[in-house]
Amino acid sequence: MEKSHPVREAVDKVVDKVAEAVSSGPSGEVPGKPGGVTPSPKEPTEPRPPAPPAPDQSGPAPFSPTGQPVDVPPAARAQGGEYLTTAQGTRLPDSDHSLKAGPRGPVLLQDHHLREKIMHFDHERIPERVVHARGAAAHGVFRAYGNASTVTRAAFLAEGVETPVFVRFSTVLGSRGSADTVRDTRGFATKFYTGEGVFDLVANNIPVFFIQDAIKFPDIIHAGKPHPDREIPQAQSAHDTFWDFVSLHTEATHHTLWNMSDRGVPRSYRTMEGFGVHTFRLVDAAGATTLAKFHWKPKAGVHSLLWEEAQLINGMDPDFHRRDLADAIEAGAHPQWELGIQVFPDTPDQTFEGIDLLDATKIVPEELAPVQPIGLLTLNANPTNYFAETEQVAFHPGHLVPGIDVTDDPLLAGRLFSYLDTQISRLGGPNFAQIPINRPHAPVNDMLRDGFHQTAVHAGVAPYKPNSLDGGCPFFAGQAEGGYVERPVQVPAGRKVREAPASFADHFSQPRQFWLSLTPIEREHVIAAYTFELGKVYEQPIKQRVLTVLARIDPYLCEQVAQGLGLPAPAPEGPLAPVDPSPALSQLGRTWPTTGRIIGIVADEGSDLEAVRAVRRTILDGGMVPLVIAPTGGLLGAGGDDPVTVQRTFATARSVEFDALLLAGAPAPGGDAYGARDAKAGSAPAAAGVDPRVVLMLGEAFRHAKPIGGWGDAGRALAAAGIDTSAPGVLVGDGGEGGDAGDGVLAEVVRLLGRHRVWERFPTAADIA
Ligand code: HDE
Repeated sequence: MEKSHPVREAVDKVVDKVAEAVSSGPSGEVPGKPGGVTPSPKEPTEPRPPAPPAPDQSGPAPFSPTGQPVDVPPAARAQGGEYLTTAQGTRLPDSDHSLKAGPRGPVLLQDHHLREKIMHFDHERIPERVVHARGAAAHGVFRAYGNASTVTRAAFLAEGVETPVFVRFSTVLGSRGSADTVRDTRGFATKFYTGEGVFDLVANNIPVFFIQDAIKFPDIIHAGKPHPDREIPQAQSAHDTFWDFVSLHTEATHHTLWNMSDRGVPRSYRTMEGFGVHTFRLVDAAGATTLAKFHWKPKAGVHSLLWEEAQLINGMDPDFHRRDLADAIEAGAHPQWELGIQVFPDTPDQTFEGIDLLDATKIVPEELAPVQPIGLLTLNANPTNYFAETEQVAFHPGHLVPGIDVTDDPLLAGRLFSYLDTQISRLGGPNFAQIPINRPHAPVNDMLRDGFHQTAVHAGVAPYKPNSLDGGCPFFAGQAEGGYVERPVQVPAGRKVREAPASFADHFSQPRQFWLSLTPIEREHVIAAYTFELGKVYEQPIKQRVLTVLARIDPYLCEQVAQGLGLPAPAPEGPLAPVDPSPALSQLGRTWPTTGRIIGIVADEGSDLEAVRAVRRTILDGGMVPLVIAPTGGLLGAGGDDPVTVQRTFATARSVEFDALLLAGAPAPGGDAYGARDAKAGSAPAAAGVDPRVVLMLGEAFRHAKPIGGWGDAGRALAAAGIDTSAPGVLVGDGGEGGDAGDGVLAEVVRLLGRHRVWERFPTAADIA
């Protein structure tokens, strides 16, 4: 028997009522009265809720897109029922065979299920984002500290207010299926579903941008994307067109330098800073304005990959960042960032300490304007469906709430057009705000109507203003009613020109400041990155042109890159900018929490399993992830009471997956440890009775400056890898008994992990410091 359904019952009642109204005969009025309410002769002055549908009207019954009731939790609104159905809800007995005239006969056109299934499949893809196509996202909550209320009346920034958010991280250049750990800028876009409407902070992990004026955006993106003839290289800036453009359009110098620094290869989305880039205008409750820049500061610290590591990961695990984010959230290591603002007086010239706040190629050093934390973001849930959420989310810098306004930054102006415009082709029409992930958590009464994929069923007859037929509704909201009231700020008088202000002409002082703010090891990485990227450039004149740009940043940087390219280093054209370093720009020198970091434990049947169990537990208790790496999958100590589960094998693991390695002894060569089966095993002789894949893993981890600890016979494995046990960050325990053996070593490894890497292992060139 069919179960009674509460929604269906409610719908039946409405249908009965309408039938009753219709059958009760004529109301004495001529049919056709628009809206059902008699308008007042004058324009209505008092707002009221929208009138309900007229008695003769009904609408679609309230069911989810999957035929489920809407009064149940979201998860229950996914596909429902135990049986396979058509899109119309008709149950199906078979979806493996087309309907044919006999088993070997022709397929019949009347197979409605076949046609529906193939038709839908044919249209499963939508255009990927023109930039930032590759992304990963998470749900979370933002909790405001309240101190921002002194500068903005944004309700979601008032003390203690919690706002649901959806955050999407991305790379810029690559296609949707490209690898995660390429050298690129990362997007960091946050949708705040506030009670006053949606606020989007569409940020990047680099605080400046390549260009100052939006009209150059197609140029920089065309230059960065693969070459139009062969469509290579994918997700890379290491090619001629990119370097051709940035060396000619030198306002790109600052952003390019950041990309060539460690910021271009973040360790994780969780260990990235975020920057709103533009200067915004905040408005307080009394209407006073302040200029501000937004910053996200990760609680986990700012860490990066090494370039070789990033390259290896792209092959080993192209989903590295995506997986890292999802795994961390699943494991309960919820990533957190503080939102901070730098504030500046809203002066007519919109500069601060001589820095033009409307120039998106400039930062304001934190030493001049400290970042003041105003709230905490916690990402605590993974999306349920990638397409519905991560792919369909639509951000827009023009999604603003009262208290946050834009400035005249010419880059921002173009963005305010672009994001709305691009969604029309990407999401197939103008109603993308109605897609579940984009829906505001505030009542919407917008008088926008119809269009592709309209899912709302609007009532009323007067979606225009002024009207009297719908009682003048909806009404305008002034400031008292929470309206978004633009401040009448002064706009500089001027002539209509296609020109940039003179202050935009300085392209080199802040790049030099960035260079001078980096530690020697970070500078080594910058030199290596330029040398690598330019090494992939075909045309010598482009390389030479980039060297002239580098000479204006720093002669040493220029010389070193020139040397790597085998080209002469040009002298700087003009004096070097006299700038003070900004130590806040360096990522190194601080200690950070180790939550969510991955520690590999290399073990085999010969290892002290008691010690392996103990370090596993301590790692888990510390909020980190232990992965046991052994000669084969399955269990270690399978015959005992408490076997150890193996997560990786010597054949499947690579050092780049781990932030640190622990060595529970010196594993003997596994049964597949020969080059013909596993090429990695051919990389080293099975010397000293140690598996060559372990030797390879240790060598890589060592040269990637990762902490390495061991106990028992570990010294023998390290010796086989040519690693000096007295080198910085290499710790071999004295071989305590049972559970204690690894504990001391682990504690030291975790301490080193707080600084991310053991940079002391490799001295930098003497003249770089
Ligand atoms: Fe974007 N950008 N952008 N951008 N941007 C897009 O919008 C654009 C800029 C940023 O995860 C597009 O929905 C122009 C700066 C992020 O969905 C597009 C200009 C910053 C994301 C677009 C810029 C960003 C985008 C492509 C120069 C950092 C991904 C698809 C004026 C402050 C959002 C889309 C997501 C995406 C245009 C410059 C960040 C084409 C014209 C500066 C994080 O509309």
